[in-house]
Amino acid sequence: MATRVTRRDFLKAAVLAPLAPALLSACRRAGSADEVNFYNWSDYIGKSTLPDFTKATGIAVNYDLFADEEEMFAKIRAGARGYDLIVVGDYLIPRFQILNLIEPVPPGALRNMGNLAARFRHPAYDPDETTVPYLWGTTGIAYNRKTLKRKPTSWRDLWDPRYKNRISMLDNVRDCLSVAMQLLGIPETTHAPADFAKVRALLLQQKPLVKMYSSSSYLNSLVAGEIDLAMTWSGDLFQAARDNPDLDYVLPKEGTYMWVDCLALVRGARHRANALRLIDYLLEPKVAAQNADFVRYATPNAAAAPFTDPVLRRDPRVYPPPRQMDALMMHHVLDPEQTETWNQIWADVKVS
Ligand code: N2P
Repeated sequence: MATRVTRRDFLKAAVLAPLAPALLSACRRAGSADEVNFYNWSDYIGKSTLPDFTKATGIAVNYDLFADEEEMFAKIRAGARGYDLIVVGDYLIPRFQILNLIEPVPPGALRNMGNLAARFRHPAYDPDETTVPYLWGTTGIAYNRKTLKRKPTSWRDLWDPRYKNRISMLDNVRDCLSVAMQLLGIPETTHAPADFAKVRALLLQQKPLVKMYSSSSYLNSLVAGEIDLAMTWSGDLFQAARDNPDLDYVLPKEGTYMWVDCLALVRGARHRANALRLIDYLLEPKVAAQNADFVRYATPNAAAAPFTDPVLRRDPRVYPPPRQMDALMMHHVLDPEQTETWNQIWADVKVS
């Protein structure tokens, strides 16, 4: 536990320290134009990415972190207006758009937009490209090679009573419900109440085995050996494996999801031009490569590929080979009614 906390604290400090705190707070007091307020997942940026941006542009980055994207969404929806730039998961983008919480990135505003690989352009979750792909990854199973006798192969393993209290699940409605649906053979397009009843029942059946629902802090528990099996996002597990090399990652045989996290401008952003400059900077090939390598997620930036670490580039757990890549599903874009039902089920599971 201590190791992990130390590492994360270090990481946060390492990102913030070179931003010259005195200068930063002076900017804040003066409401300086030379700043941008960036709200991102924890452990989701290269060590020197933001300090390098500040050095290159003179724009200070006020950097704030979240550990759960639904919480971030709730905060922005509740009116937190201090942020200019946020990182939003693909499935959440339509919800931000419906509530008018994000401002489209103007077409042609970014010099480096063309660096993105074709498959990440005009995606189903955001066909008009109002947001910009940042990093992508997969959802899979993390396990401890030492403590688990058998390598997990299926989502079913997360329902195995032998692992009671040694399991964690992502605190994420999309991942948990999608996996339950996959196991039940129910399509994500469903509106049928009977299907939803089955999904709820399957997740409730698993609940007594689950030690925690968490999207960030479970990594401490994995590293410390307090749990052996977890639904995880790829790069987060590879970061945790730096601290505990017994940790490994598998894509379940049923198939899994790829998701794309995107950079989005917050509606009414006070430092819009600076936020656009930061997005453009993050799209620069070498910057994108270093960023992706550090956080162990995959970059959607084709021009960055030659600059990424060849070891990671060849690691099929980070960049699945074409055949596996084709088998990866994107989350279906839900309509508002489905979104409400999914959220209701998830809330029921969590409070029960
Ligand atoms: C960062 C996790 C981000 C991945 N720690 C979720 N899409």
